Amino acid sequence: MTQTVLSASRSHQVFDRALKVAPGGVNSPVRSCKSVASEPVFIDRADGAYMWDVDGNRYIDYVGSWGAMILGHRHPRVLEAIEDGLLRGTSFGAPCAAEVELAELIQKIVPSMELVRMVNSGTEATMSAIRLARAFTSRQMIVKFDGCYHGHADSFLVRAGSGLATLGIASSPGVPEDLSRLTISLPYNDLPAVEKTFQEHRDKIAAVIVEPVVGNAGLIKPGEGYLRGLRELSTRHGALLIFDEVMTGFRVALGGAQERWQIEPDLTCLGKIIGAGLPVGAYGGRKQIMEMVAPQGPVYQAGTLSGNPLAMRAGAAQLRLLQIPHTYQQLDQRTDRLADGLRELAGKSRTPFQVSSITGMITLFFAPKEVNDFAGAQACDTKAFARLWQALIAAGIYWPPSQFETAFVSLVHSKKDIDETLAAFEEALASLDKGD
Ligand code: HOZ
Repeated sequence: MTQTVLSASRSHQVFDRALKVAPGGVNSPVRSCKSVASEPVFIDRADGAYMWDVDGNRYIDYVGSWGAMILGHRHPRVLEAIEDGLLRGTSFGAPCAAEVELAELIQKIVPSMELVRMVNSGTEATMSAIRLARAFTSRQMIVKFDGCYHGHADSFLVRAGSGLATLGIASSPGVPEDLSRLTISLPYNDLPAVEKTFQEHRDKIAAVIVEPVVGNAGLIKPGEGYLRGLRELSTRHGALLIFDEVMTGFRVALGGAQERWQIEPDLTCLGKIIGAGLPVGAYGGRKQIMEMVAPQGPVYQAGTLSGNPLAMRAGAAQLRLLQIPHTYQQLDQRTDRLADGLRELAGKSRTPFQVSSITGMITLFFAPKEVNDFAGAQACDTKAFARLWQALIAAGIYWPPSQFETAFVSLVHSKKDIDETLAAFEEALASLDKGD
């Protein structure tokens, strides 16, 4: 039996106030719930696998701060680390041992990151990584892939996923055309297109940046040999390969997609998961490249809050726990329980949908056949998705409010939570079939 959310009156009041102080009433577009024709619920608190809104409604949370909360909300060890840090001060703008400890953990778990620079978000990580790639190669062009989202820096807002796909923004006004011209966006999972582009722009491409598993167009997995092909083509043509592992890092395997597929990128970008819910990002890679970053080299990048002591402590606590043996088997089991249950429902549903899943990540695509690229995701029935989402939120399931995002399964989603979630999906899909 699923619970029913009874009231949204306080959320509605807060949203009214928010609309008067913030564009669209939010601080990041997807959470506005605009694309699912709804108002956002405002969250009051969270614990484990749950969040409660300001009206007191409880939700099983499958957003998990977009992947950061892999251990669930308020994990005791993470809270202890933050509390310990709080007693010592919240920001120094000077080096601290905690940032060295987190970097050492990252370096150990992701060995391709021979040197690491901490920043404050995934966006900062990716924009810094391409500046570095341009400096290292003395080239200017960047290749990305349709539907991949690498944060909101100017160079990446070309055929991007996440909020741009959600709101139907093809490319953002305000990005200088001269800069956009330096970004080439190609279909994901299409190696011949990459080969052709390298032929056409010989010696001009500084880097190929990719979400090794796309999470920002919904979940799209790499085809057989795709990531290895990107590695080979980049090496052959003198370009750097950058893995944006903001979503996949410490999730699809402890060492991320690069461990799972055994591919060594030149640079890696990490985000929220290494801060356990506090604002952190990092980029790193081959020593020879990273040595170009200031103050060791001339490529400038800086930040007062970079290496913030609270965030570093929280992140280190999270990464230490993720190293416990069998963690990823457990995450796999939880994900499979939900994904298999959804696939079973797909077999019964009159509204066709596909379930894409990998360790800790799931997307339900309203598509008649498997989705392998952004074009496939864009062809989905977004109206059906909106109706499904509305029914889920009313049943106490906080699913990402966009067809072009991934749901995150955490280590604290219990069998009971997952079964309750499946029951809510069953009811929601049945009402969709009835045309309610
Ligand atoms: N770009 C984030 C996930 N891909 C969504 C951020 C948000 O709207 O909160």
